[in-house]
Amino acid sequence: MIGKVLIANRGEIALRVIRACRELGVRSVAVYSTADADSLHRILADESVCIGPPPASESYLNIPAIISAAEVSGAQAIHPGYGFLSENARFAEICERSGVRFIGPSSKAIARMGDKSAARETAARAGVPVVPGSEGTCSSAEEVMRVGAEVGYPLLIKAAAGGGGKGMRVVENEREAKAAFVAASREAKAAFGDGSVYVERYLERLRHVEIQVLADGRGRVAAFPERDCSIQRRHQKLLEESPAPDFPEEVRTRMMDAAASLALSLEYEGAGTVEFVYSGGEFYFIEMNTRLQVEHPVTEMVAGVDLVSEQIRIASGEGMSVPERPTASGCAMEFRINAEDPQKNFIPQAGQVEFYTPPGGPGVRVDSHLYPGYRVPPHYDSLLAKLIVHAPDRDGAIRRGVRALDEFAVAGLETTLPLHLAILEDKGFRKGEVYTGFLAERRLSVEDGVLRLTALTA
Ligand code: MV4
Repeated sequence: MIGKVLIANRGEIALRVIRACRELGVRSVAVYSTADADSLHRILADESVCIGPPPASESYLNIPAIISAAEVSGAQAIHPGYGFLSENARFAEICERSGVRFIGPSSKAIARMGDKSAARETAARAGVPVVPGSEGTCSSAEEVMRVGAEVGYPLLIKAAAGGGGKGMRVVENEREAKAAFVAASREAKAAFGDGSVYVERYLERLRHVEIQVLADGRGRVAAFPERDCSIQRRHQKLLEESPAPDFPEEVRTRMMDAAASLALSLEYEGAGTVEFVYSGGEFYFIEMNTRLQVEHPVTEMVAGVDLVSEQIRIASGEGMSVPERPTASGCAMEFRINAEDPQKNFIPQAGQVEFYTPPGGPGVRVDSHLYPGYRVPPHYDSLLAKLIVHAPDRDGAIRRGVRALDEFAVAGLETTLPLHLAILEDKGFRKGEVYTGFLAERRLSVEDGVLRLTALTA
């Protein structure tokens, strides 16, 4: 087993990795920016190294500082967490060349899936259904129109270097193709330094369903039952659940097989997530994330696995301890508690946590770096805590979620806690009618001091 792991991250995910290390008897090294000097990840790790000033570009994204920290501390491996350097193929390659193990797939697999157009081709070649659209990238508006004539409108132009919803443009008809192509390419060039775009038929009223995979790099791939991540706001996931509500067993099996087939064709190693859009009983590949995701605990709860410890075991060359078709039981839901004010257009909040009492009891898990008196720095993302509940069925998970959210007290900053309660009270949500437009099609209001959602259309 690897003896010492450096965690190139902060917040709850740094704690999550430290916890797995402890249980495995692996030493942990935290890195922190000067804004995180009072953070729990610095305190709970066996050792810590300051890597720079508050801006992420000078600390958590500072490759030379992180590699140096690994060298001075004698860490044999780096766990990148999510965000920051987790999907940076160049960083993975520098780790490989510096003789420190990157806990994740090869830089080649990261690069292949990081190019969303190449990912689409790879998926199609592995027999995974992709949305009808272009073969490779489109280099002119005429090419976009050729695809439109073939697969029909509306179309969606996407940045090859994008992902996560950045730089997308809907094209309703042939007349809009030119302007949309020019705008999408320009936007992609400005945002990612690469103006390449590809095009797909634009699917509407869809669900976002994803499959967690774990691969040992020696030909064994585990594909877990799905997570539904449809409840999101502007491409930021808010609530994830497993299993997906109203999801046929036959589709589940096909989706797990498709994800496993893609991972096998990539000779994948470690944890990854294959994302699909699901609409009208059919699913299509959209992207693969080559990292551990925020919502991984949902799968951990239903499948009874520790994905982070599996990642470390795989990176140590010890293989994985889960079967290729893991089973799941009950229903798990994750609520992302962000430092954002839902009543003020989700404006991020920074400042001191005056009061903090997380919920407890059966079927409740809280992954968080908060403590009373902690100061939320303004420099990083707004995730404060993840509340994960697990119960025998979806109704039970909803009741447990309401109970735990009611118990959860955070004072000093506004959070998304009341929004989650409003979602759990929503009739459509209770019926399992989830789709990516769920929040956009509802209005937030306050009645007697309680946040409520009302459908915009009858
Ligand atoms: C789509 C789509 C409709 N049609 N592709 C958004 C993020 C990126 N991962 C892909 N996304 C989408 N791709 C086609 N062909 C709709 C979305 C989309 C979406 C996908 C998943 C979760 C939330 C979403 C919200 C808006 C749009």
